[in-house]
Amino acid sequence: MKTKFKLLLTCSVAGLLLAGCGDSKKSNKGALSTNAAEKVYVAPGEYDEYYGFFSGGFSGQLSVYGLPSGRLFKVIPVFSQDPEKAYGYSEETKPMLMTSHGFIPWDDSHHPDISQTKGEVDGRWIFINGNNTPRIARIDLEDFSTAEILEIPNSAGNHSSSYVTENTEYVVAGTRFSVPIPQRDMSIKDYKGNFKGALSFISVDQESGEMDLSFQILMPGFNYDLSHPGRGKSHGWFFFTTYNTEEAHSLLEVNASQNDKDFIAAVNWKKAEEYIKAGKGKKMPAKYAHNKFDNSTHMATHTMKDEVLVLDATELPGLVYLLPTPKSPHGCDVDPSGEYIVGNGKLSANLTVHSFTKMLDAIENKKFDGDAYGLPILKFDDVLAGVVEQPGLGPLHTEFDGKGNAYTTFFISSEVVKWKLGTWEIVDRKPTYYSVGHLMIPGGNSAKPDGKYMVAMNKITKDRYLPVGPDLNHSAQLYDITGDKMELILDFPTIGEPHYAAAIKADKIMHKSRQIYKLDENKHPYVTKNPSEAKVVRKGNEVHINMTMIRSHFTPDNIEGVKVGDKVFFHVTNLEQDFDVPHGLAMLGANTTELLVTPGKTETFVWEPKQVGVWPFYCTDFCSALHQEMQGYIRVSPA
Ligand code: CUK
Ligand code: CUA
Repeated sequence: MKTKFKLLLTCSVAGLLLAGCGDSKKSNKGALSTNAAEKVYVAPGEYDEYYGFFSGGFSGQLSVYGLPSGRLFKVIPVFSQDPEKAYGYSEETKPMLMTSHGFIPWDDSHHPDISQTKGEVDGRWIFINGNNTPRIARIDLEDFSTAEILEIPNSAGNHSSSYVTENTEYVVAGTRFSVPIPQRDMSIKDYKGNFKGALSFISVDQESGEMDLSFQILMPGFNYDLSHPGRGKSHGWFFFTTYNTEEAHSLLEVNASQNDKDFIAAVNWKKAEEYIKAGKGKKMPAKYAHNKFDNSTHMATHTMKDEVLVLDATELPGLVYLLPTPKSPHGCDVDPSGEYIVGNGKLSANLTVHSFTKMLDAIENKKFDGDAYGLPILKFDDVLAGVVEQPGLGPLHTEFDGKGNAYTTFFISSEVVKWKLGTWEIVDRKPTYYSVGHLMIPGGNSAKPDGKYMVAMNKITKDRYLPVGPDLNHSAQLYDITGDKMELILDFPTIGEPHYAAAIKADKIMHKSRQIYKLDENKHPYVTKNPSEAKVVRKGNEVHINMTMIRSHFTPDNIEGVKVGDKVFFHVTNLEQDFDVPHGLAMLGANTTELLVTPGKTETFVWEPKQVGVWPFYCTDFCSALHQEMQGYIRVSPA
């Protein structure tokens, strides 16, 4: 085995050397635009042209940047707790992070995707996957906050997610690891033929955005890596790259990567819908969490589900076809027309492009190359649209500019290569600093990409920024792609590891900054709408403080009657009328968090006093000239 990893390692070192690692000034030559500063300068007070949403990788969050400036606006907490926003700490948001394995306040997020209408990004919602404890989150772009988290059962390593179909009919999840389905105690050595993959189709309510796990398709025990929806002519299909088609239980190279070709699995989800309608779905026990945030009560609810509808691909003809694709394909990218399906073989010297039209012809003429896995395998030459010859080393991901060009990242040779769809000729290549993973063009996963900018997201940063210890910042690089040649115009550091990103024209969503939570519509069970209604209520050893905040005081601000051993709930309502005046609340000795409450909202945290005394609390957000006066005391008496 070791050969594969050794090869990757040496090549990547060579790639770094080729790219001129260690001397960033020299290495920029030929890539950096001569008028880069002008192109990325957004004057003070001016707005950026695009919102860019970058996955937080192992931070579990989603960060919001302006493009082209590369300025960081916000980190939206999704799968991980965030004390800044009390997410996952406040009583209201804790249920968001519940799973069938209990409270999991962390995940590894890779791929954000913006909702679409008629193949265009529409800015209603953005979805992102949790890779580790398989989940998909929906972020509402009304208030840039996490509205829903759905756990994915029968899945492990939700990597090929969360891409949406062209009208957001579905958001789709895959499974990196095949596992026993249903989960049970069995020998790992019995993997082959017994472990299965599940591909999940999650419907999205077009009004509320609410997700629902419609059905899962049971597949052979491969690893399902990435996916992309069909669009235009291929709308109704979904494509997944696979590796380990050897079905090895240990991925030392001696076991996996033996097959010269793995597959892209082409899934006909319209056919799946027909089978479901015809009653071919089987109900199967499965435990998974479905958590939602309700904007009227300002509370999240956590519900456990116990069943899922399953279609077995090997039993239902016409549901799934396998397209041979060389050398452990990683990225799976469908062009804006829906005709070309690009499979990037990590260990391949060439790029393979499949033709959707040829695939349909081959299916119609039943030109199959056997069915080794109980699924029809198409012949490589029958579905091949073309090959990009020797474009670089270690291809990972491809995006499109909507003008007939494709852009592919090469991890090992550390570059982005621009090539033409249809002629497969290479027209430009530019180095990245260093070892690029994904790249992103706004609207990249849609029928209408916006071919102005391309962002390369790099895995190995080396010398780009002032060093801050050995865990260097990961880096994103912005290229102007309006001309024939790509031009590097900006570097900016990212939060966590930015696997993938999604971007949208700012004017499609920025009108949304306004009063979102209205006090008169607040249905939180502990809302206090007027300081005169503020009160302290004891229920056994629980003390509930219904508190208001408005510039520049809390009501009540002097609280007595609390004892050591009590559980004190602060239910705080922000009464401000201006939409942009949050107040904070922090309590000495509270080990939960602070709260940052936006106008019209109610939030809650718990304090369990351990020591007798008189303890202060204060507002954490500088809210007015009298911010420092916004404070109070709680007297704690012996139990
Ligand atoms: S990715 Cu997840 S390992 Cu190529 Cu989409 Cu970075
Ligand atoms: Cu309220 Cu500072």
